[in-house]
Amino acid sequence: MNSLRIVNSLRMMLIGLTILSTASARTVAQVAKDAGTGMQGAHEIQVTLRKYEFNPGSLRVRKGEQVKLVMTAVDHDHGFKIDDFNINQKIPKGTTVVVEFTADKTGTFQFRCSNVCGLGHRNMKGTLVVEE
Ligand SMILES: [Cu+2]
Repeated sequence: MNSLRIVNSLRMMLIGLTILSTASARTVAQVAKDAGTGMQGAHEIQVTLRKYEFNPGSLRVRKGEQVKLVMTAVDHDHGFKIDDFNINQKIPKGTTVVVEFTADKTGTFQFRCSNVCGLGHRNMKGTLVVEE
């Protein structure tokens, strides 16, 4: 038995294994993605928080919707507080936090920053409009 041939066949096996594991990693990622979209119906809105505003500052959803706010605090620790839905979530600087709730009543509701972030903190507000 030629040792060079053994080395070569080992090399082929390694290449094969690498291809296999890459393929299965891709499958796992795809499954995870599908599971994420299985959460369908959620109304996702990206919101950026920076001194001293929420952007967008006006959020519109429909009654009964599952609302998923993907909120990123850019320049300071901020917070998202909306009394009508019993939510008060801190969003540390540089992080993205997801807040989910069901918009189970119609109306215009004010939300505000709940983490003192500077001189304009008190004016850091926005509105959530839930339509029928
Ligand atoms: Cu604040």
